[in-house]
Amino acid sequence: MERTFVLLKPDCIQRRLAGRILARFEDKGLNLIAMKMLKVTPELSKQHYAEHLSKPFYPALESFITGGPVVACVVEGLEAIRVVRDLLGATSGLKATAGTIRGDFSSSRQMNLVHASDGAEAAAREIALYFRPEELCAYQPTLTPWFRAADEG
Ligand code: FUP
Repeated sequence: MERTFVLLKPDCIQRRLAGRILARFEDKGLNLIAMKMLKVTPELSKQHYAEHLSKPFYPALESFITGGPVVACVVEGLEAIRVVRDLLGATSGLKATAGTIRGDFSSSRQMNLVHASDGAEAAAREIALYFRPEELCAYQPTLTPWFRAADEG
């Protein structure tokens, strides 16, 4: 089992897409184990996007991500980090494959609706940035035997 961090960005909330996008993760069989609405502050943005701080697009990215409420989530499941990135599609909504979340709902590189961790290290760092350990509510769904055969390893 893996955990990954998912952020429904301000465009997702403003466009009333939160429910439909969360449903994509639930439909896949992933568990939502933590969720909260908040406003990203400039300080939190700088920590979240530390690797992009020196990039020319950072100021616009910060003003976008702090420009409205977001929903932060932790999603748990088998190979959850890769599976969630695959569900999102490529960074630019214009280039993302149809059928992915960004491919279906976004035509923008900045307003691409959802962020998800790109690796194990990022997942651990981002989960800790937004949640205290006691805010994670892992559980065993009763549907588990119907999502994957027990002998699949
Ligand atoms: P991703 O991992 O798909 O979220 O994308 P990146 O880590 O490459 O980029 C982080 C965020 O910066 C993305 F959500 C989009 C944004 N971005 C821009 O706004 N302009 C750019 O030129 C590149 C990225």
